[in-house]
Amino acid sequence: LNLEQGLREALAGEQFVPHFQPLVRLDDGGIVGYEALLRWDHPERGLLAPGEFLQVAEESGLIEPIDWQMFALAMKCSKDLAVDGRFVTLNVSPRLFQRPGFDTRMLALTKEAGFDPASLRLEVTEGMLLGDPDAMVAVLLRLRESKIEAALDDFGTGYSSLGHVHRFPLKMIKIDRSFITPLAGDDSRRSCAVVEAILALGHALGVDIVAEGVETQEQRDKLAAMGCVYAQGYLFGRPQPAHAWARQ
Ligand code: G
Ligand code: G
Ligand code: NA
Ligand code: MN
Repeated sequence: LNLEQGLREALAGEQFVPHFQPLVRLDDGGIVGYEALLRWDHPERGLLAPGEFLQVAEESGLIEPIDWQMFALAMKCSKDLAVDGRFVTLNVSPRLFQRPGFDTRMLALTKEAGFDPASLRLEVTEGMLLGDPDAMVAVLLRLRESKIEAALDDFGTGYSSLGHVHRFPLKMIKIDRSFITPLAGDDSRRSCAVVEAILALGHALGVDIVAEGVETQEQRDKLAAMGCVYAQGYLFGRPQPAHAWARQ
């Protein structure tokens, strides 16, 4: 309850801030877009990552107003980043995504912010499949009609990924970090097989594949050898405020 009250005060005091992490081309490290990542600029405890409050935010329902506040600020802060064909991604909580009218409100907010919908991508997780898959497909199609594309985040960690993924109109699938980390280890053969299978899936479905959590040159080399085109991770850049990325 303490944390929940803190989150209410943070909303009222507009203490949530976006950081941005680049998505790059593996071959030359060129930036193709940025992921907006939620941070709580706590008056006493400093900058907090979602791991410290996301669960309470979701259980209490506060994640919905937090997401809307975050989206508005993220679009405002990243206008200079969404240039030269680069996109910005926003993480949408599954419960917000399933809210009736979500797509209409998302588009309205984008217009209000003066942000080009074609430069916006929404990151959704397999958690959205807990709802009605047909309804999810309909929302994604309406968003696509409005030029807002979607990325499937943390791919491979959900339980029903393969059952539905071919039905979803997605621009991008992000391979969860847990498959990328072991690529550099001694026993990398099995994780390589999984990543190769996801890359083949992306190719067959015409969906861009992004490897998340790339931290070492060895992981990068393995991914490049497997034909992975896009990546994200500390090797290329940590999440930072928008101004840190200006003119890069
Ligand atoms: O603590 P850490 O930064 O590792 O947490 C990352 C988690 O927080 C990821 O699951 C990510 O999808 C989620 N996340 C990051 N930014 C946002 C946001 O703006 N809204 C929501 N709902 N989740 C976010
Ligand atoms: O669930 P999602 O993929 O949205 O979570 C993104 C989270 O992963 C963010 O909190 C971000 O700070 C973190 N992250 C991004 N790149 C790396 C990385 O290379 N290594 C690790 N350990 N975490 C990363
Ligand atoms: Na994400
Ligand atoms: Mn992810």
